[in-house]
Amino acid sequence: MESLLKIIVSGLDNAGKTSILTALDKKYDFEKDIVQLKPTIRVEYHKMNFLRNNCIYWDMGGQEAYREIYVNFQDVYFDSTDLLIYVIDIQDPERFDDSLGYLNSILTFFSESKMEVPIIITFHKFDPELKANEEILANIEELREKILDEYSEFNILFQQSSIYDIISIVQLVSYGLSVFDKKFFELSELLEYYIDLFKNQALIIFDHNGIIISEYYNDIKPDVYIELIESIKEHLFLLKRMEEEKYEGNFDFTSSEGMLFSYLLKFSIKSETFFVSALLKADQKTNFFEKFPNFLDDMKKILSQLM
Ligand SMILES: Nc1nc2c(ncn2[C@@H]2O[C@H](COP(=O)(O)OP(=O)(O)OP(=O)(O)O)[C@@H](O)[C@H]2O)c(=O)[nH]1
Ligand SMILES: [Mg+2]
Repeated sequence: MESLLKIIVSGLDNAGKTSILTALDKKYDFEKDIVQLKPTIRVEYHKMNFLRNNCIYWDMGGQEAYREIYVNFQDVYFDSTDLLIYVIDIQDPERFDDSLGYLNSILTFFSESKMEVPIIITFHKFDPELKANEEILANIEELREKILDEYSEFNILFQQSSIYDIISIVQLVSYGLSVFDKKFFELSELLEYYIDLFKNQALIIFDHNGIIISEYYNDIKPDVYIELIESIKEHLFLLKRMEEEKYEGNFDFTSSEGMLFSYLLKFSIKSETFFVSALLKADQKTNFFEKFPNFLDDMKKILSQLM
């Protein structure tokens, strides 16, 4: 069954909402260039289709004047929300209270309207170099406890994210989708499990249009990530056109990792085509091809439940 999902992305101005969505758009549509972002005027809509889910992301410009409008016309903006992603800029402690106040006005509306909306709160701008910063970590913990205390009746997932940490953005989506269908979460966990077993660099599952359904990486930098996905997509479309089953080749990876081997396989479930891509170093091949059939079986089981 197809469904149309309304996902509200909210938070103060400058929190990073549009950046998060742009990073996602860029992942799925490589024609788009990174643009210089301006503050969002009222609401921008981003549409993303995912298997049987059509997601509309409502990017709610966070400047004060707009926040007032949303709060005054809450039923217009927040009605029928399927998921709320609330973004808090963890690098801006001076505005934590403002942000909690805004969150409160949204959650109060949900409460009063008897809407059971799942919520993801992301502590954003948690950049890689801040991962060991004690002050930031303490702030995250304090905010988390405050929110949990106050809104125990809500189903809230917490996350840290940064546009400089691609995997955190990816997880935000799989967390989001897992709210609707736990299978997405399972898929992401499966990839994490196997990447650990293979000790390889990347595992990515694409649908027949080349849209990423799930992915997992071992340490990968954003610029390298873009290059990587572009290259895989080229091969993927080649594979599709040539009616070949698989592609194997060296992928000239200009990073400290050196030369990588790229493996791309086409498979189908219930007459629908999918692709799986793996990146690995030459000395990992034996281990990889030994365990790959198990991975494929496990993956197909989960995917078939998502269709
Ligand atoms: N350091 C850091 N900066 C970020 C991150 N994400 C976004 N930014 C920066 O934060 C600023 C604001 O980002 P936007 O995405 O425009 O913020 P917004 O929440 O959409 O703001 P409004 O549209 O006004 O509500 C930009 O200068 C971004 O480059 C991040 O993960 N880390
Ligand atoms: Mg914006």
